[in-house]
Amino acid sequence: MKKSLLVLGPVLLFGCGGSGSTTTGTTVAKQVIASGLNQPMQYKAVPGQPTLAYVVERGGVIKVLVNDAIQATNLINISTLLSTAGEGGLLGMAFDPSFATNRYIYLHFSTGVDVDTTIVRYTINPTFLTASTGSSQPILKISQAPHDNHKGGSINFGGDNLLYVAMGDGGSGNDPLNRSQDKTTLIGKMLRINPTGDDYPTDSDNNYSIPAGNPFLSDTTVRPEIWAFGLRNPFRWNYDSVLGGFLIADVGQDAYEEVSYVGLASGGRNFGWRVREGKHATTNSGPTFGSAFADPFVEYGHSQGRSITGGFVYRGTAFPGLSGRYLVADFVLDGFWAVPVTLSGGEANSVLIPSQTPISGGLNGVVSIDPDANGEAVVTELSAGTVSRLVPALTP
Ligand SMILES: [Ca+2]
Ligand SMILES: [Ca+2]
Repeated sequence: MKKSLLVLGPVLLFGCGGSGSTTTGTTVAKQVIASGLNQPMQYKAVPGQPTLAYVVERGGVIKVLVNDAIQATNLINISTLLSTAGEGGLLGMAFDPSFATNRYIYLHFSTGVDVDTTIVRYTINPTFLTASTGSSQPILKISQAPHDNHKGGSINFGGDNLLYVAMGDGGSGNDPLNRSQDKTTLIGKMLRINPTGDDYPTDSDNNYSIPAGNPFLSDTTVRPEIWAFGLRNPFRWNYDSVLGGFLIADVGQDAYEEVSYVGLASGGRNFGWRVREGKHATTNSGPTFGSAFADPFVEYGHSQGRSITGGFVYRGTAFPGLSGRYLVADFVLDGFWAVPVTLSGGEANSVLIPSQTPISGGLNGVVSIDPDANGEAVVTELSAGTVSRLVPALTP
């Protein structure tokens, strides 16, 4: 079974389904920050609190790191609220743009037998060390029947201070219901919402408003939340404030893993799934929403990897040779790349996937690559149960 987050004992695959040599000469090693974690999903440096980071676990616990030391008291535990069936669980978190003053976090998790998409806001206590489940404010809910895979993961605010939610096609394989091209569903789309408003006063699960600039508002047959079409399973993606846009890693079906770049002002794109995979036509039929498809700026084939885990554009100091490169890993075959990202006219220049950057000691199921407070890279390895900082290897 291709591209499902298979649960294989402790291992799960986000998406289900080579190697090369280094480009840069950089020798990269891992410095373990925390081990023995229970299916860690994401590491998040806490804005404005340079000694603090949170580690999201799939089962609903968020752990606190103080100066890289894991704390006995969790930030929050929502394990009784969520479902980890299929590819479900606590999949991502985001900090409010005004986090320093309102201490809002947004959690993306799965609920119920259908692993429905659920986004809830919580308010962290003034210590930044704990949060009460009683502070919850529901933001968004999306019904996910009938399949339990391809639920996306990351959620992020853009430079416009609006909340972006990238949804997978909802499974199973090859998007059998053709939902990524269906203008009447939020599944398989990137959404843009304002979580401070409420355009649905009679619906207690959905508490957000539609931003005035959303790209399809003039076509009332399109769901107004939709910012972009045609995604398969954008499990890890981010907003890059220097570039002014999103880097969206979309997990492929049977052939290609891909990364697209889209500027903040370029809503309305169709990334092509299920009629496009990477830069290539699939054998899947339409109908499609329009006929113009935006290709990724980089892709790799399944000889090199089977399930992409997007990272971020590195601008730390430990690896000057990697500065300005997009760090990305493969969950299944454990590859790691540092992809050059340059823009022309606001669009990313197409590049061939470079040779892999070897990591001393290897990788084991990377599900997130995030910057620490200093912009250094932290890899979260679900299969290994660790979060580790990438550091220069000692040379013999
Ligand atoms: Ca409401
Ligand atoms: Ca695509």
